[in-house]
Amino acid sequence: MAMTRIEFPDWLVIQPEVKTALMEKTPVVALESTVITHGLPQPINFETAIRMEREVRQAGAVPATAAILSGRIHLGIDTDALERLALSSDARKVSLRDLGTTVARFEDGGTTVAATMFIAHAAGVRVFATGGIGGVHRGDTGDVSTDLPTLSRIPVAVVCSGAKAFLDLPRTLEWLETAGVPVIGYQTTVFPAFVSRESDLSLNSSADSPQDAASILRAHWGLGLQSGVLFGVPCPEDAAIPWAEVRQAIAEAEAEAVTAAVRGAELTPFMLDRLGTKSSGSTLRANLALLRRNARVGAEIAKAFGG
Ligand code: PSU
Ligand code: MN
Repeated sequence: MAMTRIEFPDWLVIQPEVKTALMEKTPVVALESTVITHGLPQPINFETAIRMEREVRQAGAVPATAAILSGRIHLGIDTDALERLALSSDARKVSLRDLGTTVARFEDGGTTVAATMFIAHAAGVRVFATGGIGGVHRGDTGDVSTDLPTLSRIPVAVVCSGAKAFLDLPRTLEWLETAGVPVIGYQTTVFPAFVSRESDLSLNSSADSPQDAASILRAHWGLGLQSGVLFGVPCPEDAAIPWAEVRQAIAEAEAEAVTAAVRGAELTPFMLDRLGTKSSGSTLRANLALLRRNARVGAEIAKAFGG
């Protein structure tokens, strides 16, 4: 296998297996770690992280989980490190604005979609799989996730199940359209609403296979366009939750967030926790199912895209 010399930034610690894969042009799929530190409860967070990595491997690609350990930025971490993050109660939620502080303070952190895109891109990884991106929150707080502007300027494909249904999904899509970010339904014509497959938001393009998805990526970036590309993969049918059920739980959790005055970066973890509790586990089950599926689809797209 031909080895390519690649300049990796000196601030990035790349796992040897990931580095070899990048140099040999074996497909690599980046994974985030906020979902481990802040998105899922223990001990399911650790199990899910392991399962996502396994899905990527089974589909013939190499998983590369991004995270910050004692202030060092990593791409690809071992099982012990995954467990350390999963058990940690003081790992930060690290988005773009937090990267420098976390490094300077030698802290641990789980990287969000935005921070993971930045890290993946620095190593030349083009495909990243996760559950859902951040978006425009409801109401008039002005809370817009850094994930959106980052999608507009970092050329990495994000394979996800849309955004959490407690966000303002129409405004999230409008934001992406304005920023020129392609939003492609993967084997669907609507924007998936995370644990719900259905939504009334139709998309103007969809990909029906990994090859089709890869051809869109090649064409988009081949033009020199510098944005990310979002693929919306519906939650697996046997685990998905009907939209009407989700809507009721969201309304309740939102009211609790207002009462508890939760805002900013804490809002997403708070809503995830409350919704998980309310649905007596079915949200969690759907969340795990879609994370695994997205990891697999991400690997398939990475393979079809090539190095
Ligand atoms: N959606 C989920 N689970 C998560 C997140 C989103 O279903 O864990 C995380 C992702 O890491 C995403 C981040 O990038 O929350 C968005 O947070 P904020 O809205 O504060 O940017
Ligand atoms: Mn936010």
